[in-house]
Amino acid sequence: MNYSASEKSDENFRSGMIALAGRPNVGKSTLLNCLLKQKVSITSKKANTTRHRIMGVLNDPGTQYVFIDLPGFNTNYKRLVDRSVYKTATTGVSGTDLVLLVIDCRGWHEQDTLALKRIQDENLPFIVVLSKIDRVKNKNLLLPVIQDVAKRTQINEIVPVSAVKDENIAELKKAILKYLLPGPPLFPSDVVTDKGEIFRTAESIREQIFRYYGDEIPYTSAVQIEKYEQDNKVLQIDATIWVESKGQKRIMIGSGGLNIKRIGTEVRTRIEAEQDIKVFLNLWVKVRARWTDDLQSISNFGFSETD
Ligand SMILES: Nc1nc2c(ncn2[C@@H]2O[C@H](COP(=O)(O)OP(=O)(O)OP(=O)(O)O)[C@@H](O)[C@H]2O)c(=O)[nH]1
Ligand SMILES: [Mg+2]
Repeated sequence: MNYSASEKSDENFRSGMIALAGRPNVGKSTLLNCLLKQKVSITSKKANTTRHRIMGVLNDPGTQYVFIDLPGFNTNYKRLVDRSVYKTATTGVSGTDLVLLVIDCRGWHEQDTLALKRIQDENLPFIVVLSKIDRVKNKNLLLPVIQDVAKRTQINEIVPVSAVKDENIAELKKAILKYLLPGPPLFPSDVVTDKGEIFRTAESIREQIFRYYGDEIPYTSAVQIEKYEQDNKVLQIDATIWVESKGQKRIMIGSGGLNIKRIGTEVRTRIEAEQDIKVFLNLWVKVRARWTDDLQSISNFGFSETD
């Protein structure tokens, strides 16, 4: 990881940290992946998918954008683990050069107010991203939403985008660029994210859990990678999925182990394709009662208040 001579010496270079903030499920992680043109953060139909602060670096000629994906702002938490995740969301915007306040284009939601207040309390520069515009067929319907958002935020820079259809992303980058200060790149050009393969593997498993199980299990499970060892072209991964009850364990494993096999196959083939390597993945499901309310377990499973 080295800076090239041209990276260091270009006086017109601009760089900066840009947080993606907003209520859960508005499309922050999908937008990050779209901006980077690769997957660094998991996504799902369910709210509260992202639990950690995840950095993604985009290098354009003369510019480095350091995006910070964050958990959604949500004070409606029941468990200690949710409080830890919420802290990551609130502290994550601090010290950034710009915040993208992501709002679903179908209209303002009371939880958006919470994210807005946090940004305003810190006096952070921000622009609004109206997400998921592909969901609105008649684009005239966006106008009243834009007017309402402008009134609530006192911001004129409101950029409608679709991360799924890759619409208006160039406009968004242009809007961000104005806030980036002249200065050298913050990271060497080969750095894409701050998260390593072990974290990404655990997240891949979690993504499948969000995809395949109902409302409760995604929020009461955690993934711990016990072994991650590469020998030539073979990668051995042992992972434990922690749940809170025997009933959840039964559901997670499924009849004849079918559910857990499906998750294993999905994750294994993804890593094999990404890394061109043969993967042996062992998944265990274990029970730790009420881990979501136990500080020690929360910390053991990789959560921290500031991440
Ligand atoms: N149609 C459409 N769906 C989108 C778009 N962006 C995101 N989604 C969907 O919205 C859902 C939530 O996306 P995420 O990226 O996980 O949302 P998030 O804001 O990161 O959510 P949390 O991590 O829970 O805070 C997923 O089902 C996405 O596929 C978009 O541009 N168009
Ligand atoms: Mg997310």
